[in-house]
Amino acid sequence: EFCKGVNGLDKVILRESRGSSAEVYLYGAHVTSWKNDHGEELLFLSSKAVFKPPKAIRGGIPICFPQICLLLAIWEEKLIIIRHLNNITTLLFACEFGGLGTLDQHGFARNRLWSIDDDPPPFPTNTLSKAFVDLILKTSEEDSKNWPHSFEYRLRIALGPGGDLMLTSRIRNTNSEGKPFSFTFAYHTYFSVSDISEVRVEGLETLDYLDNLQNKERFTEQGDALTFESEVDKIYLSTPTKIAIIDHEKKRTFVVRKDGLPDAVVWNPWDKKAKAMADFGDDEYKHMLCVEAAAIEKPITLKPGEEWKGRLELSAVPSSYCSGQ
Ligand code: TA6
Repeated sequence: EFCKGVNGLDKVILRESRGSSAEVYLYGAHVTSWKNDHGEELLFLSSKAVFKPPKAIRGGIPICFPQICLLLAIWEEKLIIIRHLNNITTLLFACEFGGLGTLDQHGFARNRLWSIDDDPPPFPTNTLSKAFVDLILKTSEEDSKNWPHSFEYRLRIALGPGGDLMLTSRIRNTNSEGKPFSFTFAYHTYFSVSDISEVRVEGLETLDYLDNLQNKERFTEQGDALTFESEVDKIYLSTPTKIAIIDHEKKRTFVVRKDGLPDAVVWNPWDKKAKAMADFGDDEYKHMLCVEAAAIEKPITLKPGEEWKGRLELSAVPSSYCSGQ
């Protein structure tokens, strides 16, 4: 169902026959709502979110492409990684050829107006879904100045029969002059939780991670499930295809299933950083957790004509289902 959302921005509402629903803005191809068949909202969206381009919407599932966290400038296969400088979201990077470009820390896909893809390639993964929308983003003149590559990014957002939310990205290198390109990627998912201090994450224990709060130094996660009592901003590497986020109070477990996305970012700004964000309520950190299926440590490289697929499947199940399984 097409309609107008906040500030008159175009929005698509997906409804599944048993009552679950999702909403996605064409701006940023940004999922801002995912409800189960009892109408409960499962994603966090800040009450102070700004629905005004070019500012990204705070919450839901921002699409981070062609980069996330790490700043990398690819030019003719020369990989220059510029460490992510905290609090500077737009970083200049000088390419070997003296070109200057600026890319936000999370790329530009979430800040662009996408179109409905009326000629989608077959998406075998969503054959079961009846409620889906296909969106497409192509290279723009403006973006080519900062990221000199041509691509086609097709995204299918679908609700499965059990209310699962599935996002399938297909990114193709459409460079005609034979140039490969590399990118990093994340589905920057904000989960809604009743109380962050009562949340556990299973599936990341014992893994290595880069700590964004300690200049991306590498550590190994100790102990068993993750629990939260202060700011966290970690990039877990080579993570399993399934991660569980257990909301104790709600007796609900989010299950994140991913394909083509080896890493996972876990982020909660906590009180100090929350206060520093104008589009984030001071206390809202208590009711959200970002667990982001990502490809960061090893950028994805596509030769002309090659396509990458990155799939995310979210489900919300009663907690008894998931602990330990
Ligand atoms: O994914 C974690 C992170 O990179 C944090 O460092 C923090 O910057 C967060 O993303 C939000 O970034 P944004 O650009 O959406 O404000």
